[in-house]
Amino acid sequence: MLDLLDALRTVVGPEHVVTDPDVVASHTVDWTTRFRGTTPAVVRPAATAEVAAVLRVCDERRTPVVPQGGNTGLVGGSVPLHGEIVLDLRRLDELEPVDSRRGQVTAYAGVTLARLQAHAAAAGWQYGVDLAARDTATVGGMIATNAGGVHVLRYGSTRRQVVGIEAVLADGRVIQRLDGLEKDNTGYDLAGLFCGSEGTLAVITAARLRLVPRPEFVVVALCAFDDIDAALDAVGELRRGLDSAQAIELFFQKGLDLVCDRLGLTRPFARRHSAYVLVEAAANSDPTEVLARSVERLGGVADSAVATDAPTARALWRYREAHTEAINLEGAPHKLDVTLPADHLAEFILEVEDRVATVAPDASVWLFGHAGDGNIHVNVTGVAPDDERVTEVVLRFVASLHGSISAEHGIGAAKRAYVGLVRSSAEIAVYRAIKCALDPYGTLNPHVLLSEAPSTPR
Ligand code: FAD
Ligand code: 2HG
Ligand code: ZN
Repeated sequence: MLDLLDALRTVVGPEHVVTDPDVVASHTVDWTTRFRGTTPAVVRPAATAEVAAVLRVCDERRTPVVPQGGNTGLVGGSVPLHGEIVLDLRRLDELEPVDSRRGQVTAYAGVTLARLQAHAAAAGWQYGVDLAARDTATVGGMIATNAGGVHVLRYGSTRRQVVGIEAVLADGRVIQRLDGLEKDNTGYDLAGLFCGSEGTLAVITAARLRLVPRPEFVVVALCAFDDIDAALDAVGELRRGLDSAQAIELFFQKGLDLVCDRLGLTRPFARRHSAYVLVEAAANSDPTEVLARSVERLGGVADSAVATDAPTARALWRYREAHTEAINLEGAPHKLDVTLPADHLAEFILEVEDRVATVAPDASVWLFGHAGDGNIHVNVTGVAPDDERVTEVVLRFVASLHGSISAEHGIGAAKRAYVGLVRSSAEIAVYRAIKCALDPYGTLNPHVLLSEAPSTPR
Protein backbone atom coordinates (compact mmCIF):
# COMPACT_ATOMS: atom_id res chain seq x y z
CA MET A 1 0.00 0.00 0.00
CA LEU A 2 2.81 2.45 0.85
CA ASP A 3 4.34 1.70 -2.51
CA LEU A 4 1.01 2.53 -4.20
CA LEU A 5 0.59 5.77 -2.24
CA ASP A 6 4.15 6.79 -3.05
CA ALA A 7 3.50 6.24 -6.74
CA LEU A 8 0.35 8.36 -6.48
CA ARG A 9 2.24 11.08 -4.57
CA THR A 10 4.70 11.26 -7.44
CA VAL A 11 1.81 11.90 -9.83
CA VAL A 12 -0.28 14.51 -7.97
CA GLY A 13 2.11 15.78 -5.29
CA PRO A 14 2.21 14.54 -1.69
CA GLU A 15 -0.35 17.07 -0.40
CA HIS A 16 -2.95 15.71 -2.82
CA VAL A 17 -2.80 12.12 -1.61
CA VAL A 18 -4.88 12.69 1.50
CA THR A 19 -4.85 10.18 4.33
CA ASP A 20 -5.75 12.47 7.27
CA PRO A 21 -8.81 10.73 8.78
CA ASP A 22 -10.57 14.06 9.49
CA VAL A 23 -10.40 15.06 5.83
CA VAL A 24 -11.00 11.59 4.43
CA ALA A 25 -14.16 11.16 6.56
CA SER A 26 -16.42 13.32 4.38
CA HIS A 27 -15.39 11.31 1.29
CA THR A 28 -16.31 7.93 2.75
CA VAL A 29 -19.93 8.59 3.70
CA ASP A 30 -22.67 9.52 1.26
CA TRP A 31 -25.05 12.49 1.49
CA THR A 32 -27.81 10.39 3.08
CA THR A 33 -25.39 8.81 5.63
CA ARG A 34 -26.82 5.40 4.67
CA PHE A 35 -23.66 4.29 2.85
CA ARG A 36 -20.34 4.30 4.73
CA GLY A 37 -16.99 2.94 3.61
CA THR A 38 -13.25 3.28 4.09
CA THR A 39 -10.35 4.25 1.84
CA PRO A 40 -6.55 4.16 2.00
CA ALA A 41 -6.46 7.66 0.44
CA VAL A 42 -8.30 10.41 -1.37
CA VAL A 43 -6.35 11.38 -4.49
CA ARG A 44 -6.89 14.87 -5.93
CA PRO A 45 -5.55 15.31 -9.47
CA ALA A 46 -5.64 18.80 -11.00
CA ALA A 47 -5.48 17.97 -14.71
CA THR A 48 -6.51 15.32 -17.22
CA ALA A 49 -2.91 14.11 -17.56
CA GLU A 50 -2.78 13.55 -13.79
CA VAL A 51 -6.07 11.60 -13.88
CA ALA A 52 -4.57 9.45 -16.63
CA ALA A 53 -1.38 8.80 -14.65
CA VAL A 54 -3.34 7.97 -11.46
CA LEU A 55 -5.49 5.46 -13.34
CA ARG A 56 -2.43 3.91 -14.99
CA VAL A 57 -0.86 3.37 -11.56
CA CYS A 58 -4.06 1.90 -10.10
CA ASP A 59 -4.90 -0.27 -13.11
CA GLU A 60 -1.39 -1.76 -13.24
CA ARG A 61 -1.65 -2.62 -9.54
CA ARG A 62 -5.25 -3.89 -9.86
CA THR A 63 -6.38 -1.30 -7.32
CA PRO A 64 -10.04 -0.26 -7.62
CA VAL A 65 -10.96 3.42 -7.74
CA VAL A 66 -14.20 5.28 -6.98
CA PRO A 67 -14.48 8.54 -8.94
CA GLN A 68 -16.07 11.26 -6.83
CA GLY A 69 -17.37 14.73 -7.64
CA GLY A 70 -19.57 16.60 -5.14
CA ASN A 71 -20.58 13.33 -3.39
CA THR A 72 -24.26 14.30 -3.61
CA GLY A 73 -25.20 11.04 -5.36
CA LEU A 74 -28.13 9.26 -3.72
CA VAL A 75 -27.48 5.58 -4.57
CA GLY A 76 -24.22 4.90 -2.72
CA GLY A 77 -22.15 4.95 -5.93
CA SER A 78 -19.73 7.72 -4.96
CA VAL A 79 -18.26 6.25 -1.77
CA PRO A 80 -15.61 3.52 -1.29
CA LEU A 81 -17.77 0.75 0.19
CA HIS A 82 -15.07 -1.86 -0.50
CA GLY A 83 -11.95 0.07 0.49
CA GLU A 84 -11.33 1.63 -2.95
CA ILE A 85 -9.11 4.66 -3.59
CA VAL A 86 -11.25 7.80 -3.88
CA LEU A 87 -10.47 9.90 -6.97
CA ASP A 88 -11.70 13.41 -6.13
CA LEU A 89 -12.22 15.31 -9.40
CA ARG A 90 -13.07 18.72 -7.97
CA ARG A 91 -9.70 20.33 -8.73
CA LEU A 92 -10.46 19.98 -12.46
CA ASP A 93 -12.52 23.14 -12.28
CA GLU A 94 -11.72 25.06 -15.45
CA LEU A 95 -14.66 26.71 -17.19
CA GLU A 96 -14.02 28.09 -20.68
CA PRO A 97 -15.77 31.20 -22.05
CA VAL A 98 -19.26 30.60 -23.47
CA ASP A 99 -19.20 30.10 -27.22
CA SER A 100 -22.16 32.36 -27.99
CA ARG A 101 -22.25 31.61 -31.70
CA ARG A 102 -22.98 27.98 -31.00
CA GLY A 103 -24.55 28.18 -27.55
CA GLN A 104 -21.98 25.83 -26.05
CA VAL A 105 -19.41 25.80 -23.29
CA THR A 106 -16.56 23.50 -22.28
CA ALA A 107 -16.58 22.70 -18.57
CA TYR A 108 -14.15 20.50 -16.64
CA ALA A 109 -15.45 17.72 -14.41
CA GLY A 110 -15.15 19.54 -11.08
CA VAL A 111 -17.17 22.64 -12.02
CA THR A 112 -20.30 22.85 -9.86
CA LEU A 113 -23.73 23.16 -11.42
CA ALA A 114 -24.30 26.55 -9.75
CA ARG A 115 -21.06 27.91 -11.25
CA LEU A 116 -21.96 26.59 -14.67
CA GLN A 117 -25.45 28.12 -14.40
CA ALA A 118 -24.08 31.52 -13.35
CA HIS A 119 -21.46 31.42 -16.12
CA ALA A 120 -24.11 30.63 -18.75
CA ALA A 121 -26.47 33.31 -17.38
CA ALA A 122 -23.76 35.97 -17.49
CA ALA A 123 -23.46 35.30 -21.23
CA GLY A 124 -27.27 35.43 -21.73
CA TRP A 125 -27.70 31.64 -21.89
CA GLN A 126 -29.02 28.95 -19.57
CA TYR A 127 -27.89 25.40 -18.80
CA GLY A 128 -30.80 23.00 -19.35
CA VAL A 129 -30.41 21.01 -16.13
CA ASP A 130 -31.26 22.27 -12.66
CA LEU A 131 -31.43 20.41 -9.35
CA ALA A 132 -31.40 21.25 -5.66
CA ALA A 133 -27.81 20.04 -5.09
CA ARG A 134 -26.61 22.73 -7.54
CA ASP A 135 -24.04 24.27 -5.16
CA THR A 136 -22.15 20.97 -4.77
CA ALA A 137 -22.98 18.58 -7.63
CA THR A 138 -20.35 18.66 -10.38
CA VAL A 139 -20.40 18.44 -14.16
CA GLY A 140 -18.56 15.08 -14.01
CA GLY A 141 -20.97 13.62 -11.46
CA MET A 142 -24.02 14.86 -13.34
CA ILE A 143 -22.80 13.30 -16.57
CA ALA A 144 -21.84 10.06 -14.80
CA THR A 145 -25.36 9.80 -13.35
CA ASN A 146 -27.15 11.33 -16.37
CA ALA A 147 -28.77 13.64 -13.81
CA GLY A 148 -32.33 14.74 -14.42
CA GLY A 149 -33.74 17.42 -12.14
CA VAL A 150 -36.64 19.81 -12.49
CA HIS A 151 -36.39 20.88 -16.16
CA VAL A 152 -36.28 17.47 -17.89
CA LEU A 153 -39.79 18.11 -19.17
CA ARG A 154 -38.49 20.89 -21.42
CA TYR A 155 -34.78 20.24 -21.96
CA GLY A 156 -34.22 16.55 -21.24
CA SER A 157 -31.71 14.92 -18.86
CA THR A 158 -27.96 15.58 -18.84
CA ARG A 159 -27.30 13.27 -21.80
CA ARG A 160 -29.26 15.67 -24.02
CA GLN A 161 -26.94 18.55 -23.03
CA VAL A 162 -23.67 16.75 -23.80
CA VAL A 163 -22.24 17.48 -27.26
CA GLY A 164 -18.78 16.07 -26.60
CA ILE A 165 -16.65 14.59 -23.88
CA GLU A 166 -13.12 14.15 -22.60
CA ALA A 167 -12.64 11.02 -20.54
CA VAL A 168 -9.87 8.77 -19.26
CA LEU A 169 -10.16 5.01 -19.67
CA ALA A 170 -9.19 2.59 -16.91
CA ASP A 171 -5.71 2.04 -18.38
CA GLY A 172 -5.03 5.78 -18.64
CA ARG A 173 -5.78 6.34 -22.33
CA VAL A 174 -7.53 9.65 -22.97
CA ILE A 175 -10.49 10.08 -25.30
CA GLN A 176 -11.08 13.68 -26.29
CA ARG A 177 -13.93 14.90 -28.48
CA LEU A 178 -14.66 18.48 -27.43
CA ASP A 179 -15.01 20.12 -30.85
CA GLY A 180 -18.74 20.63 -30.34
CA LEU A 181 -20.02 19.46 -33.72
CA GLU A 182 -23.80 19.31 -33.49
CA LYS A 183 -23.91 16.74 -36.28
CA ASP A 184 -21.32 13.97 -36.28
CA ASN A 185 -22.44 10.41 -36.96
CA THR A 186 -18.97 8.90 -37.05
CA GLY A 187 -19.24 5.56 -35.30
CA TYR A 188 -20.53 4.73 -31.83
CA ASP A 189 -21.64 7.54 -29.54
CA LEU A 190 -19.09 7.26 -26.71
CA ALA A 191 -20.21 10.49 -25.02
CA GLY A 192 -23.74 9.07 -24.85
CA LEU A 193 -22.40 5.79 -23.48
CA PHE A 194 -20.48 7.51 -20.69
CA CYS A 195 -23.60 9.47 -19.65
CA GLY A 196 -25.13 7.41 -16.87
CA SER A 197 -22.15 5.02 -16.63
CA GLU A 198 -21.67 5.91 -12.93
CA GLY A 199 -17.88 5.89 -12.99
CA THR A 200 -17.73 2.29 -14.24
CA LEU A 201 -16.48 2.85 -17.81
CA ALA A 202 -14.29 5.97 -17.74
CA VAL A 203 -13.46 8.99 -15.65
CA ILE A 204 -15.03 12.06 -17.22
CA THR A 205 -12.60 14.97 -17.13
CA ALA A 206 -14.40 17.56 -19.28
CA ALA A 207 -17.46 18.03 -21.45
CA ARG A 208 -18.68 20.23 -24.25
CA LEU A 209 -22.16 21.25 -23.12
CA ARG A 210 -25.11 22.59 -25.04
CA LEU A 211 -26.78 25.73 -23.64
CA VAL A 212 -30.39 26.82 -24.16
CA PRO A 213 -31.84 30.32 -24.63
CA ARG A 214 -32.51 32.01 -21.31
CA PRO A 215 -36.20 32.90 -20.95
CA GLU A 216 -36.80 36.46 -19.75
CA PHE A 217 -39.79 35.70 -17.50
CA VAL A 218 -40.18 32.87 -15.01
CA VAL A 219 -43.47 32.47 -13.13
CA VAL A 220 -44.37 29.80 -10.59
CA ALA A 221 -47.77 28.58 -9.37
CA LEU A 222 -48.50 26.23 -6.49
CA CYS A 223 -51.88 24.48 -6.72
CA ALA A 224 -53.48 22.49 -3.91
CA PHE A 225 -55.83 19.55 -4.51
CA ASP A 226 -58.02 17.53 -2.16
CA ASP A 227 -57.99 14.58 -4.49
CA ILE A 228 -54.92 12.81 -5.88
CA ASP A 229 -56.58 11.89 -9.17
CA ALA A 230 -57.47 15.54 -9.75
CA ALA A 231 -53.82 16.49 -9.12
CA LEU A 232 -52.60 13.88 -11.64
CA ASP A 233 -55.20 15.01 -14.21
CA ALA A 234 -53.89 18.55 -13.70
CA VAL A 235 -50.34 17.40 -14.47
CA GLY A 236 -51.52 15.93 -17.79
CA GLU A 237 -53.57 19.04 -18.57
CA LEU A 238 -50.62 21.38 -17.85
CA ARG A 239 -48.32 19.28 -20.03
CA ARG A 240 -50.81 19.45 -22.89
CA GLY A 241 -52.02 23.03 -22.58
CA LEU A 242 -49.17 25.13 -21.16
CA ASP A 243 -46.40 25.21 -23.72
CA SER A 244 -44.21 27.47 -21.56
CA ALA A 245 -44.15 24.85 -18.73
CA GLN A 246 -40.60 23.90 -17.76
CA ALA A 247 -41.28 22.13 -14.45
CA ILE A 248 -44.31 20.25 -13.11
CA GLU A 249 -43.67 18.89 -9.64
CA LEU A 250 -45.77 16.97 -7.13
CA PHE A 251 -45.79 16.59 -3.35
CA PHE A 252 -48.21 15.68 -0.61
CA GLN A 253 -49.45 17.09 2.71
CA LYS A 254 -47.31 14.73 4.79
CA GLY A 255 -44.12 15.93 3.08
CA LEU A 256 -45.20 19.57 3.27
CA ASP A 257 -45.82 19.19 7.02
CA LEU A 258 -42.37 17.68 7.46
CA VAL A 259 -40.66 20.44 5.46
CA CYS A 260 -42.52 23.19 7.36
CA ASP A 261 -42.01 21.63 10.79
CA ARG A 262 -38.38 20.62 10.33
CA LEU A 263 -37.22 23.78 8.55
CA GLY A 264 -39.51 26.33 10.18
CA LEU A 265 -41.33 27.42 7.01
CA THR A 266 -44.72 29.13 7.06
CA ARG A 267 -47.42 26.97 5.49
CA PRO A 268 -48.46 28.11 2.00
CA PHE A 269 -52.22 27.81 2.60
CA ALA A 270 -54.51 28.11 5.63
CA ARG A 271 -56.10 24.73 4.99
CA ARG A 272 -54.51 21.27 4.59
CA HIS A 273 -54.87 19.46 1.26
CA SER A 274 -53.90 16.05 -0.03
CA ALA A 275 -51.70 16.89 -3.01
CA TYR A 276 -49.78 19.86 -4.38
CA VAL A 277 -48.68 20.57 -7.95
CA LEU A 278 -45.99 23.18 -8.51
CA VAL A 279 -45.73 24.46 -12.06
CA GLU A 280 -43.06 26.75 -13.46
CA ALA A 281 -43.63 28.59 -16.75
CA ALA A 282 -40.83 30.40 -18.56
CA ALA A 283 -40.97 32.47 -21.73
CA ASN A 284 -39.74 35.64 -23.39
CA SER A 285 -43.12 37.31 -23.03
CA ASP A 286 -44.65 37.34 -19.55
CA PRO A 287 -46.52 34.00 -19.10
CA THR A 288 -48.35 35.09 -15.90
CA GLU A 289 -51.77 35.45 -17.52
CA VAL A 290 -51.47 32.28 -19.56
CA LEU A 291 -50.41 30.39 -16.44
CA ALA A 292 -53.24 31.88 -14.38
CA ARG A 293 -55.77 30.92 -17.07
CA SER A 294 -54.34 27.39 -17.24
CA VAL A 295 -54.68 27.04 -13.47
CA GLU A 296 -58.27 28.37 -13.56
CA ARG A 297 -59.18 25.77 -16.17
CA LEU A 298 -57.82 22.86 -14.09
CA GLY A 299 -60.42 20.76 -12.30
CA GLY A 300 -60.28 20.36 -8.52
CA VAL A 301 -57.94 23.22 -7.54
CA ALA A 302 -58.79 23.94 -3.90
CA ASP A 303 -56.22 26.70 -3.37
CA SER A 304 -53.45 28.34 -5.38
CA ALA A 305 -50.62 30.85 -5.12
CA VAL A 306 -48.71 32.51 -7.97
CA ALA A 307 -45.20 34.00 -7.75
CA THR A 308 -44.07 36.49 -10.39
CA ASP A 309 -40.90 37.71 -8.65
CA ALA A 310 -37.79 35.67 -7.94
CA PRO A 311 -37.87 35.67 -4.09
CA THR A 312 -41.53 34.57 -3.97
CA ALA A 313 -40.89 31.94 -6.64
CA ARG A 314 -37.93 30.63 -4.61
CA ALA A 315 -40.15 30.47 -1.52
CA LEU A 316 -42.72 28.33 -3.36
CA TRP A 317 -39.95 26.09 -4.77
CA ARG A 318 -38.57 25.61 -1.27
CA TYR A 319 -41.66 23.59 -0.24
CA ARG A 320 -40.75 21.08 -2.95
CA GLU A 321 -36.96 21.23 -3.08
CA ALA A 322 -36.46 21.04 0.70
CA HIS A 323 -38.03 17.56 0.92
CA THR A 324 -34.61 15.86 0.60
CA GLU A 325 -33.05 17.97 3.34
CA ALA A 326 -36.05 17.62 5.71
CA ILE A 327 -36.27 13.84 5.23
CA ASN A 328 -32.57 13.44 6.05
CA LEU A 329 -33.30 15.00 9.44
CA GLU A 330 -35.56 11.99 10.16
CA GLY A 331 -32.58 9.61 9.85
CA ALA A 332 -30.81 7.90 6.94
CA PRO A 333 -33.50 7.28 4.32
CA HIS A 334 -33.83 4.47 1.80
CA LYS A 335 -34.25 6.31 -1.50
CA LEU A 336 -36.11 4.75 -4.38
CA ASP A 337 -36.30 6.91 -7.43
CA VAL A 338 -38.74 5.43 -9.92
CA THR A 339 -40.74 6.21 -13.06
CA LEU A 340 -44.24 4.92 -13.62
CA PRO A 341 -46.22 4.91 -16.84
CA ALA A 342 -48.90 7.64 -16.58
CA ASP A 343 -51.74 5.11 -16.41
CA HIS A 344 -50.20 3.41 -13.33
CA LEU A 345 -49.04 6.50 -11.45
CA ALA A 346 -52.17 6.90 -9.30
CA GLU A 347 -52.25 3.19 -8.45
CA PHE A 348 -48.59 3.32 -7.40
CA ILE A 349 -49.02 6.44 -5.26
CA LEU A 350 -52.10 5.06 -3.51
CA GLU A 351 -50.65 1.59 -2.89
CA VAL A 352 -46.93 1.92 -2.27
CA GLU A 353 -47.25 2.79 1.41
CA ASP A 354 -49.23 -0.42 2.06
CA ARG A 355 -46.62 -2.45 0.18
CA VAL A 356 -43.87 -0.99 2.36
CA ALA A 357 -45.93 -1.70 5.47
CA THR A 358 -45.94 -5.42 4.66
CA VAL A 359 -42.19 -5.55 5.37
CA ALA A 360 -41.65 -2.46 7.57
CA PRO A 361 -44.85 -1.60 9.44
CA ASP A 362 -43.20 1.15 11.51
CA ALA A 363 -41.51 2.90 8.61
CA SER A 364 -42.55 6.31 7.24
CA VAL A 365 -43.00 6.72 3.50
CA TRP A 366 -42.45 10.09 1.81
CA LEU A 367 -43.52 10.63 -1.79
CA PHE A 368 -42.74 13.54 -4.08
CA GLY A 369 -41.21 14.07 -7.48
CA HIS A 370 -41.16 15.28 -11.02
CA ALA A 371 -44.75 14.41 -11.91
CA GLY A 372 -44.41 15.86 -15.41
CA ASP A 373 -41.96 13.03 -16.18
CA GLY A 374 -43.84 10.32 -14.23
CA ASN A 375 -40.88 10.29 -11.82
CA ILE A 376 -41.73 9.68 -8.16
CA HIS A 377 -39.17 9.75 -5.34
CA VAL A 378 -40.08 7.19 -2.69
CA ASN A 379 -38.17 7.86 0.53
CA VAL A 380 -38.53 5.48 3.46
CA THR A 381 -37.30 6.36 6.94
CA GLY A 382 -37.27 4.28 10.09
CA VAL A 383 -35.59 1.28 8.43
CA ALA A 384 -32.10 -0.03 9.22
CA PRO A 385 -29.54 1.01 6.56
CA ASP A 386 -28.82 -2.59 5.55
CA ASP A 387 -32.45 -3.80 5.50
CA GLU A 388 -33.04 -4.68 1.84
CA ARG A 389 -36.71 -5.65 2.17
CA VAL A 390 -38.13 -2.19 1.49
CA THR A 391 -36.06 -1.76 -1.67
CA GLU A 392 -37.10 -5.15 -2.91
CA VAL A 393 -40.82 -4.76 -2.28
CA VAL A 394 -40.99 -1.29 -3.88
CA LEU A 395 -38.88 -2.13 -6.91
CA ARG A 396 -40.80 -5.36 -7.57
CA PHE A 397 -44.02 -3.34 -7.44
CA VAL A 398 -42.56 -0.81 -9.92
CA ALA A 399 -41.40 -3.57 -12.27
CA SER A 400 -44.84 -5.21 -12.16
CA LEU A 401 -46.29 -1.90 -13.38
CA HIS A 402 -43.70 -1.67 -16.20
CA GLY A 403 -41.91 1.29 -14.66
CA SER A 404 -38.22 2.10 -14.22
CA ILE A 405 -36.32 1.28 -11.01
CA SER A 406 -34.00 4.25 -11.63
CA ALA A 407 -35.49 7.39 -13.11
CA GLU A 408 -32.58 9.79 -12.60
CA HIS A 409 -30.29 8.91 -9.65
CA GLY A 410 -28.72 5.80 -11.16
CA ILE A 411 -28.29 2.26 -9.86
CA GLY A 412 -25.17 2.67 -7.70
CA ALA A 413 -24.72 0.20 -4.88
CA ALA A 414 -28.32 0.57 -3.72
CA LYS A 415 -30.10 -1.09 -6.64
CA ARG A 416 -27.56 -3.20 -8.45
CA ALA A 417 -29.14 -6.44 -7.28
CA TYR A 418 -32.42 -5.42 -8.95
CA VAL A 419 -31.36 -4.51 -12.49
CA GLY A 420 -32.64 -7.91 -13.64
CA LEU A 421 -36.17 -6.84 -12.71
CA VAL A 422 -36.26 -4.42 -15.63
CA ARG A 423 -33.49 -5.55 -18.02
CA SER A 424 -33.34 -8.87 -19.85
CA SER A 425 -30.41 -11.27 -19.50
CA ALA A 426 -29.37 -10.33 -23.07
CA GLU A 427 -29.22 -6.65 -22.12
CA ILE A 428 -27.24 -7.39 -18.97
CA ALA A 429 -24.82 -9.53 -20.99
CA VAL A 430 -24.21 -6.52 -23.26
CA TYR A 431 -23.62 -4.30 -20.21
CA ARG A 432 -21.07 -6.82 -18.91
CA ALA A 433 -19.34 -7.07 -22.29
CA ILE A 434 -19.01 -3.28 -22.48
CA LYS A 435 -17.65 -3.11 -18.95
CA CYS A 436 -15.19 -5.89 -19.66
CA ALA A 437 -14.00 -4.30 -22.94
CA LEU A 438 -13.36 -0.91 -21.36
CA ASP A 439 -12.20 -1.98 -17.90
CA PRO A 440 -10.98 -5.60 -18.02
CA TYR A 441 -9.43 -5.53 -14.52
CA GLY A 442 -12.42 -3.93 -12.81
CA THR A 443 -10.53 -0.82 -11.75
CA LEU A 444 -13.37 1.68 -12.17
CA ASN A 445 -16.11 1.59 -9.53
CA PRO A 446 -16.39 -2.21 -9.74
CA HIS A 447 -19.09 -2.59 -7.09
CA VAL A 448 -21.82 -0.44 -8.59
CA LEU A 449 -24.40 -0.79 -11.35
CA LEU A 450 -23.74 -4.45 -12.18
CA SER A 451 -24.06 -7.10 -9.50
CA GLU A 452 -21.30 -9.64 -9.00
CA ALA A 453 -23.75 -12.50 -9.31
CA PRO A 454 -25.74 -12.65 -12.54
CA SER A 455 -29.04 -10.80 -12.07
CA THR A 456 -32.34 -12.67 -12.22
CA PRO A 457 -33.61 -12.55 -15.79
CA ARG A 458 -37.02 -11.02 -16.38
P1 FAD B 1 -21.02 12.16 -7.00
O1 FAD B 1 -22.08 11.99 -5.99
O2 FAD B 1 -19.68 12.49 -6.50
O3 FAD B 1 -20.93 10.83 -7.88
C1 FAD B 1 -22.07 10.25 -8.43
C2 FAD B 1 -21.65 9.08 -9.34
O4 FAD B 1 -20.90 9.57 -10.44
C3 FAD B 1 -20.76 8.06 -8.66
O5 FAD B 1 -21.02 6.80 -9.21
C4 FAD B 1 -19.35 8.50 -9.04
O6 FAD B 1 -18.43 7.44 -9.04
C5 FAD B 1 -19.56 9.03 -10.44
N1 FAD B 1 -18.69 10.14 -10.81
C6 FAD B 1 -18.56 11.36 -10.18
N2 FAD B 1 -17.72 12.14 -10.88
C7 FAD B 1 -17.29 11.41 -11.94
C8 FAD B 1 -16.41 11.68 -13.03
N3 FAD B 1 -15.82 12.87 -13.17
N4 FAD B 1 -16.21 10.70 -13.92
C9 FAD B 1 -16.82 9.50 -13.80
N5 FAD B 1 -17.65 9.20 -12.80
C10 FAD B 1 -17.90 10.14 -11.89
N6 FAD B 1 -30.24 14.00 -9.01
C11 FAD B 1 -31.06 14.14 -10.07
O7 FAD B 1 -30.89 13.45 -11.08
N7 FAD B 1 -32.11 15.01 -10.03
C12 FAD B 1 -32.36 15.79 -8.96
O8 FAD B 1 -33.32 16.54 -8.94
C13 FAD B 1 -31.48 15.69 -7.84
N8 FAD B 1 -31.66 16.46 -6.74
C14 FAD B 1 -30.84 16.31 -5.68
C15 FAD B 1 -31.06 17.09 -4.55
C16 FAD B 1 -30.25 16.96 -3.43
C17 FAD B 1 -30.50 17.84 -2.23
C18 FAD B 1 -29.22 16.00 -3.44
C19 FAD B 1 -28.33 15.82 -2.24
C20 FAD B 1 -28.99 15.21 -4.55
C21 FAD B 1 -29.80 15.36 -5.68
N9 FAD B 1 -29.60 14.59 -6.83
C22 FAD B 1 -30.42 14.74 -7.91
C23 FAD B 1 -28.54 13.57 -6.86
C24 FAD B 1 -27.15 14.13 -7.25
O9 FAD B 1 -27.05 15.49 -7.03
C25 FAD B 1 -26.84 13.84 -8.69
O10 FAD B 1 -26.76 12.46 -8.87
C26 FAD B 1 -25.54 14.47 -9.19
O11 FAD B 1 -25.46 14.26 -10.57
C27 FAD B 1 -24.29 13.92 -8.52
O12 FAD B 1 -23.21 14.78 -8.81
P2 FAD B 1 -21.91 14.72 -7.89
O13 FAD B 1 -20.88 15.59 -8.50
O14 FAD B 1 -22.24 15.00 -6.50
O15 FAD B 1 -21.48 13.21 -8.08
C1 2HG C 1 -35.29 15.76 -6.04
O1 2HG C 1 -36.01 15.66 -7.02
C2 2HG C 1 -34.05 14.93 -5.99
O2 2HG C 1 -35.52 16.57 -5.13
C3 2HG C 1 -33.84 14.20 -4.67
O3 2HG C 1 -33.97 14.06 -7.06
C4 2HG C 1 -34.88 13.15 -4.44
O4 2HG C 1 -34.40 13.03 -2.12
C5 2HG C 1 -34.80 12.43 -3.10
O5 2HG C 1 -35.23 11.27 -3.05
ZN1 ZN D 1 -35.50 14.31 -8.48
